[in-house]
Amino acid sequence: MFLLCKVLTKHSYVKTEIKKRFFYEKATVVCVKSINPPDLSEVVKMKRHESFSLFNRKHLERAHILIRILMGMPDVESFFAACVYARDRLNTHLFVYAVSVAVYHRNDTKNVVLPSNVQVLPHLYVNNKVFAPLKEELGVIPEKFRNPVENTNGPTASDLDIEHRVAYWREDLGLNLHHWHWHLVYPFGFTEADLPVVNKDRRGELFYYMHQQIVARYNFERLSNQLARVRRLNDFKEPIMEGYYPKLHNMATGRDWPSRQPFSFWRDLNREKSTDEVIIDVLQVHRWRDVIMNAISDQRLLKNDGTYVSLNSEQGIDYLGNIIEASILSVNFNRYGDLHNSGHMMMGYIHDPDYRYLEDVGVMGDNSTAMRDPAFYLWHAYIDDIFVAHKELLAPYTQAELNFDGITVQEITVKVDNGRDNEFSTYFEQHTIDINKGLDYLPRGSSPILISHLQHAPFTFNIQVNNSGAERNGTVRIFMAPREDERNEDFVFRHQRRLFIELDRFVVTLKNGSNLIKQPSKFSSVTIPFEQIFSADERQNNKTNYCKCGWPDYLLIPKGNAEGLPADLFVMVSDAQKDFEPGKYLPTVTGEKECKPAPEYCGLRGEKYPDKRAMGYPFDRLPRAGVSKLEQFLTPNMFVQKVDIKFDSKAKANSLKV
Ligand code: CUO
Repeated sequence: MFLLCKVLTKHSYVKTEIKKRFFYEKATVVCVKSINPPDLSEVVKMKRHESFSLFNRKHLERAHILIRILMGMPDVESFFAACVYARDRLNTHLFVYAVSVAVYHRNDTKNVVLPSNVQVLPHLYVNNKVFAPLKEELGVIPEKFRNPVENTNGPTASDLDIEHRVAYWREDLGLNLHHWHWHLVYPFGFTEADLPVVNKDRRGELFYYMHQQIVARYNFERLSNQLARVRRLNDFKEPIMEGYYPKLHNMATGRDWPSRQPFSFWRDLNREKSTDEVIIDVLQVHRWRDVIMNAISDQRLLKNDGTYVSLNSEQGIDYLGNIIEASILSVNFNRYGDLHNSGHMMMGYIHDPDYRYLEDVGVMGDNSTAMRDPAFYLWHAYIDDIFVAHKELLAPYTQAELNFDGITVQEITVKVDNGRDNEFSTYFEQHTIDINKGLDYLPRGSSPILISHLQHAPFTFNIQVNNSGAERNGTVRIFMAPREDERNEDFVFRHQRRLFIELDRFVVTLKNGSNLIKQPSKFSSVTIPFEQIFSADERQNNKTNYCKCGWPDYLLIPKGNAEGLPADLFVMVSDAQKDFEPGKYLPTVTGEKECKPAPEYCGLRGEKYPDKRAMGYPFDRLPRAGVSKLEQFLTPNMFVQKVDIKFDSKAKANSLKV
C-alpha cells in the first residue's frame, strides 16, 4: 500500500523532491486514496516517447489493459488514484486515450466533462509553426498583452497541389475532434474482456453510417471546390498519387509526424525490429477483402461456431460493420480479419514499411489526425463501397413502405438570417482558443491561438405539412446533396443518393390539417456548437462526455461556391410510431445552455440508437425499378427544394474566446 499525491497550487505542503524536479513556486500536494498499485507491467512496454497508434494491435492491447484496470476501480476515488499512479509512468497519448474511454464508460464519471482534446494534446491538431512564436509570447510578453498566434501561419501545402483546396476542411480542428470522440465512444476492443466498452446497440451499423456521411460530406466539399469526387482505393497495388506533409509535431517522440511522398504505394509491412512490431502482408489484406466480398455475394457470414448468419436483413449491416472495422463483435475474426484497421496501418507506415529509416507511424495511424490526410478518404470511400455492395442486394423500399398515408409535405423553405430564401450563405470565421493546458513550457499561462473555420449564416427550415388524418407524430428527416456532377450535369439518382448528407432529424406532432414546422439550424441533431467542442472547462455540471461527440455546427453546410452551388434539399416525414420505441423519441433541444446531444452520428449514452429505421434511410438502398431521378423517387410525404450554397470569400472575423 502507498500514498499518492497530486501537485496543485499551494506552497506550504510542497515536498522538497517534487519542488526540485518541477520548480513549482506555488504548489500543494493533494493526497489521493491509497490503493494497491495496479499491474502496469505490460502497459509500460509502450514507452513514453514512442508514437502511439490505435490501429496498432500491440498498442491497442496495452491501452485496453489500462482501460480494464480503470473500469475495474471500485469507486471514483480509486479510479482517480489509479489515474494518478499511471500518469507519469505511461505514454501520454495512450494514457489520455484510456482515461478518456474509461471516463466515458464508467457510471460514476458520466457527468465529468474532460477538456477538449485540443487543449490536452494540442500538438495533434495545431500546426507546428504555432509553437515557436507561442513560446516567445509565453517567455517574454506579460499575459494580458499576448496576441494570439495564427494556426494558419503555416499551410500544409501550396495551391500547386489541387488537394490543398479542401485542406481547410480535412484539417479542421473540430472535425478531427469529432472523429477522436466518436472512436472514444465506440472503441473496437481487443478481447472479449472489453465488451463492456464495446458492445453497444448497432455500433457496427453506426461505424458504417458515420463514416459514410464523412465521405459524402467530403465529396460535397470537393464539388464545392471544383474537385471530382474522391477516388476509391479499390486496387491495393495502385500508387497513391496524393502526398501529405502534415506539419504536425509529435510531442511523444520529439519529431514531426512523418510525411507521405506522392505516388507511394502499399508494400508488405515488416517492422519486426521496431517497437511497434507491425507485420502485415498486402496479400493478407487482399484475402480479407475477398472473403468479405464473397460473404456479401452469398448474403451470409460464417460464424466462429460453424453456423451462418444471414446478411439479407436490416441487421446485416451491423454484422458487416463489425467484421469490416474490425471490432471484437466480429462474428469470425480469424476468417474476416482486420480489413479497415489494416488499411490505416498500410497508409500509416507507407513511408517506411520495413523500418529501415527508423520512422514512426504517419497521421493515418491515429484517430485524432487521420482525417487530415487525403488518403483517409481514398480508403474510406473504398470501405463505403463494400457496404454499398451489400446494401444493393437488399430489396428496394416500395412506394407503400416509403409513404406515410395522409401526410403530404407541401413545401420546405430555408429562411436564412439576413439573407435570401433558399440560399445558404457560407464564409470563413476566426476564433481564439487557449491551448495552455496542453503546453509544458514555463512560464505557463494564457496561450491563445487564432483558428479559422468555415461557417454558415444561421437559418430556419420552414416546412409546410398537411395531415388529412388524426393527430399523430411524424419524424422529419432532412438531407441535402449536390445537384450536379463534375460535368455540371444533373446527377442520376443511383449516384446522387450516396451524396445525401443528413442535416437534421426530429419528431413533431402533426395536428389534423395544415402544420407549419419551424426548425432552427442550431437545433440540428447532427451537430454540437462551437463552445461545446472547444470548451476547456472540465468542471461544468450536468453535462456528459457524449456532449463532445458531434459534427461541428459550423461545418453543417458545405462551402458551396461564389456563384452558388446548386443542391437538392430533401425532406421526408415518416411515421414516428414505426420509427421509435414508444416514448423514446429523439431528445428535443430547446435551450442553448444544456448539453446538446448529436444522436445521428454519435448515438445516446447508455441507450439504444434512437431510430429503428436503417441508418441513412431512405437513401441507404437502391431505388425501386424505374427511378433514375430524385423527383421520381418522391412519395407524397417527401418534398425536394432546389437551393444554392453561396460562399462569401470576405472573411468575417469573430473575436469570441473559448
Ligand atoms: Cu474512423 Cu478509419 O475509422 O477512421
